[in-house]
Amino acid sequence: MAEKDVDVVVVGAGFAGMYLLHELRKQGFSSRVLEAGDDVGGTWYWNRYPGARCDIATTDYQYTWDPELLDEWQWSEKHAAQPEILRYAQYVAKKHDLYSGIDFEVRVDKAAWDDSAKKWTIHTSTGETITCRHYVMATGCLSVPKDPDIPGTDRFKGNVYVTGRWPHEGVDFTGQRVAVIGTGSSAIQSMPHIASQAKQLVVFQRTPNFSMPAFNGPQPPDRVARLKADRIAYQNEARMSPTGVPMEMATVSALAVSREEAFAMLEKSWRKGELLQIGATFTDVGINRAANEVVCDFMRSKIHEVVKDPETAETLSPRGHAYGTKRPCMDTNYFEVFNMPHVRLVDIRKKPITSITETGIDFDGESIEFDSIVYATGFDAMTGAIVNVDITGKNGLTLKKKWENGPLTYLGLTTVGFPNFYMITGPGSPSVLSNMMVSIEQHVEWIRDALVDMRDKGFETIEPTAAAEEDWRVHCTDCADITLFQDTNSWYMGANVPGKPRVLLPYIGGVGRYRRICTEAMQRGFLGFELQGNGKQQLNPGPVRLMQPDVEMMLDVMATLELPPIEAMSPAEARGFMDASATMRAPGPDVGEIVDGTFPGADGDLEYRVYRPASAGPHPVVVYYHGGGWVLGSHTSDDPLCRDLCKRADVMIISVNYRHAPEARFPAAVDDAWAALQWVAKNASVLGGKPDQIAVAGWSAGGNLAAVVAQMARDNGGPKLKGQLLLTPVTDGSRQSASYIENGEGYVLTKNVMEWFWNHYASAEDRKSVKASPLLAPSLANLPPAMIVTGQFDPLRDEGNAYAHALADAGVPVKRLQARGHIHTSITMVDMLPSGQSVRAHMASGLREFFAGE
Ligand code: N01
Repeated sequence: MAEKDVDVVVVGAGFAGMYLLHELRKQGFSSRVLEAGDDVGGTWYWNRYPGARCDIATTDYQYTWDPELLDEWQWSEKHAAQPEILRYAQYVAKKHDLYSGIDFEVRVDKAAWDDSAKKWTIHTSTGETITCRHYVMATGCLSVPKDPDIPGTDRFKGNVYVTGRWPHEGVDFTGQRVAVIGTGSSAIQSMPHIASQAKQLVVFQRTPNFSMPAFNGPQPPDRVARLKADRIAYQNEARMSPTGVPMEMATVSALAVSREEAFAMLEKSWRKGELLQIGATFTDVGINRAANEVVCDFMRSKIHEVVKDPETAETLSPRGHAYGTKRPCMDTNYFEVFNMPHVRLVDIRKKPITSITETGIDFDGESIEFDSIVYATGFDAMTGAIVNVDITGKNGLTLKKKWENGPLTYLGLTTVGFPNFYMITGPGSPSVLSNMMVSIEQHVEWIRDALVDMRDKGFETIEPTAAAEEDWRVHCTDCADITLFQDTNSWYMGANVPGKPRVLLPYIGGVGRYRRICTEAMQRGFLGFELQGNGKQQLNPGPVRLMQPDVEMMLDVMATLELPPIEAMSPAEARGFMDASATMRAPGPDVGEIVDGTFPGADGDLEYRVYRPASAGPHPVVVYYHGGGWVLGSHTSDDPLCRDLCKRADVMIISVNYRHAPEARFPAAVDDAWAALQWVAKNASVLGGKPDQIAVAGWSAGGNLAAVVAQMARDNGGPKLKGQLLLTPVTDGSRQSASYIENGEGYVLTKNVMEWFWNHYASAEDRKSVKASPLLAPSLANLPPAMIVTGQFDPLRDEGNAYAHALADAGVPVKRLQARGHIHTSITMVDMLPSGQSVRAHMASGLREFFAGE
């Protein structure tokens, strides 16, 4: 007799529900697992269409929690087919006696939180009522087929098949006239099989998709060898990777190499036959449209290579969306299908379906009769299965109501107002943007650990705080905002289901980062949660996440490169290293004109580079000093930033070189910076600028020089500057501030690197000079208006802020911008870190304001 009151009710017996059941039992929790199907397997139980296969290689798409399985279960292929994956699920269920803990052919209709009993009441399709302390939805992300929303679907008298609900006995299409509607993964996988049997096949395509061949075969020996050699290391690498699959990380922008090189690199990725490899070829495929377009071009060229009829090839070539923003597909001979004489492609964007009829499909003035129609039209993804159950939380609030404008969760695991309610791979977690097996295991383990911890400490309920949920929403939005996903109508955005709120449903910050956040939340005393029970309460409101996601991603990539520390290099080596790094970055936007020249420095000629806007001049002039700790860099080393500022602010930027330490120590750089300003002031008109509209700007050590020359101009009779734009400037040689301690390690510019710079540049005594530490100036009055930008995770943050405060105290108009989640270098990474865009837009408007009204 099944228990009516248990610790945990789990809905779904796919890979998530099965593992959770195993862990709950191990920890001594009573549970009921309720499953609508008549066997385990979840998505692999339902999706039995011909050709259904996992797009993630079997080395990576398998449980890790039972290491014996690695030897016990031999996968026959690199990409396992659905029957084999289902057999695997059944094997595991038998081995671990999971069948005995699962009620099959039972649906959950309703679940309601009883706040007085602190329990959930669950109503099932069999009329049973079960109470439980904790309620877990392990219902999968793609389990509710969406309504095909085509007129006349109920009229057709022939055979109707839905890929996500395929008959268990299979379908023989031999000799049939078949229509397939949809060209997503399910269609792309099933089409070659259907085409091989059908007498006639018509494919109705609304949006063409990117697909690459799976090159299926035996498991790749190199991956198997790595896995077998050190299982733990391999699996940990997967867990901490961006997508849940160990993979080489890209280090170069698609825009930093020639098209030929880019295509050669993509070809290499293509040959691997791994779903995630193409998108991981370059650093910026997911975030930069131009970089993404390189991949799109490559993918389209592949379609044209295979499909013989150029018009059909073009119809199959995606044009309207960025690669990866709709789930890319893997296929075996998909595009080849369209070379078969009995296969026809109908582009329903041009020839819309008017109706399904009793005998076939009417479209664009044509009627075609069919024996079978296959709907491969997708799913109500991520939220469909969850809100399909009538779930009522505290104060009568239903989840459907709460989520009517889009799902709100904390960590994609929990949601405010619904205590002791958990989702496995829910919206707001990496889920469908990851290797599901890795994400499932992580969520199961998090829930298990939370339950054990609560039990140990005597807590009965756990619920996220509203602040934590809001923080998570902001973080998810930060992540989504830097990607190209939101420009595309995809099921990731809920856009495939009419009326569904348009929001990026999965968390796109990466599997490893997400795991770290969840672990941190638990380790720091359930950060963002309120726990209650037995007269006790524990409230730990947050904050949750601070760093900009793209900045953190870059740091992750850099960590994998194990770069030598700058301070261990000689200046010459460090310069070589910086030059090599610069070749891998994106070049920045085009500007009207770039001209190089020389000017008289304090001790001989030095180089400059002028960036002129495309608009008609003369333009306001910004004398720009590059970063590099007075040791590294040149007038061209901040090229992308200079281009960006020139374009955004419509001003002329003159980036000037100066002598570098240790060859020329303090005050050589200051003398040159000052000489440059005077020379520009004298020659502004000749250079195409407005002589009475000059400002200075600089980044880091260049910000230091800009601040210093602004003081010198005030004290030496001009030029009269319109403003000073200081980006993460050095202002104080004492290096005493709190940000040196908080951010001294791990954020590219480290405390040690700063010390190395200072040691090369200036003696302890010299650092006290106002020409080295402009913050020490006895007076900052009458300086030009300033804009000072600091990065939250920069060792120099506090000295930048201190300078801004001191200027303001002295009556100087100051705009201070604290770049949330940024490090010292990130704001300058034009076209590589999108989160810097808004900061640079502010910097540009700061520049415009310096010159406004003139
Ligand atoms: O569904 P989809 P799917 N009229 O939504 C079209 C996973 N999966 O079942 O793009 C005409 O991708 C729709 O057109 P459009 C994987 O994550 C994994 O194929 O909306 N057409 C689209 O072409 C995948 O992404 C694996 O314009 C209509 C198609 O139907 C996800 O499941 C295998 C239409 C739906 O494509 C879903 O894939 C299979 C209409 N009214 C699936 N409505 C593996 O890992 C929709 N369409 C192997």
